[in-house]
Amino acid sequence: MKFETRAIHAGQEPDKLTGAVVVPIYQTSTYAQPEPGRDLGHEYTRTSNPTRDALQTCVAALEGAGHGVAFASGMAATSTVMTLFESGDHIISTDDVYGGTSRVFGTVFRGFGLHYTHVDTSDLEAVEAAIRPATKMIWVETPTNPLLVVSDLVKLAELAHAHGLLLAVDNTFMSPALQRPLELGADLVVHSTTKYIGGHSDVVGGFVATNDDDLADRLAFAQNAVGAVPGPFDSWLTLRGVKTLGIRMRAHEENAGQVARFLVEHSAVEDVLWPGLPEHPGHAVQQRQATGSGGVVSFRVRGNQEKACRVCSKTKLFVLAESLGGVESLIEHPAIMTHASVPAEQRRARGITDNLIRVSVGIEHIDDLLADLDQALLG
Ligand code: P1T
Repeated sequence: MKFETRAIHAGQEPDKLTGAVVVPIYQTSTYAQPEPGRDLGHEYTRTSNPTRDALQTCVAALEGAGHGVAFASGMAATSTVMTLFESGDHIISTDDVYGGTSRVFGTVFRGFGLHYTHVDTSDLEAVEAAIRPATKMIWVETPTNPLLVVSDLVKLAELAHAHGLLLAVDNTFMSPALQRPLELGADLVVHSTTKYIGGHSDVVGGFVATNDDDLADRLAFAQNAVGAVPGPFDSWLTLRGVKTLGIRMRAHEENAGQVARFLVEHSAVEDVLWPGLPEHPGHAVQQRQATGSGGVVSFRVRGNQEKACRVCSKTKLFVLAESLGGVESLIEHPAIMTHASVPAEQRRARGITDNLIRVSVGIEHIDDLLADLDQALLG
């Protein structure tokens, strides 16, 4: 089955009891047992739930994965992956990751004795130089949030496996419609399904997919043991969103390309970061490993933080808000908003400057989006 068909049918056969075409919301915490210790397939919703099962089957199928585990948020997914490790283990992470990811690594998991080295994972030599005897995993975001830096997943998988390490990829910005890291050699794929997979800014969720049976068992164990699971209604909303993922990503991609090219030409803009632009340093790798560049575009305005904030406040269609990946366009100031938890000197070293703006380009009509950005930039 092709991608668009899997999005609508994988895990979503008509309900056996009623014939309902849409997977029902099994809004129950527990299930009757005919006798102690014997259940009818489910015993307690933290452990399993039919609506969540459908979501897990569907998103795993989209990632080309044998196994999928759903979580209550992207951060819950990331955090549950970290339960695979023990005190003393070392993880190499992309330096330019979502602010919440660097925060949970640097505070919560450092407190449990995990060590992290943040490097530019687009630089393979830097990654190799960071490998130590205790290293267990390379954690990659590509393209990164918010600077859209691209890392070569095939080469990183080769490097990881040559050293006996796992490669985990946060695929949130691409979604499986544009990039499937497992097919490129990754061991784990992580998502904030809050973004493109859900697609409508109405639900928070996370996901981990893998083809490794042992990792899948350990993650499913941790999903139940730790308990950061999505509820039945959130699972259902995400499943409803994912049906249109393929068509939405094409529309995001098309609009983002037009926005990026418009910004490149704009007198109020200093530079534009979007891997679909031929001048982007990661363009060739992006073209090789993904079928698009996604709907997130970052750019630096000519001027200071005040100018950037003015632009963010002046848009009318682009809503000033955190998050990304919904059908509606959003605009935000990473240094003040999504990446405020990254210490100022680290932000500066990474290039998250005070004049940087990130937009999540939605699927409204492009003429309205460009007119909105133009009036905000000139205002
Ligand atoms: O918000 P949550 O569902 O917990 O997902 C965390 C997360 C993980 N990975 C990436 C790449 C992300 O972008 C996020 C969340 N990001 C935002 C809320 C944001 O505005 O960037």
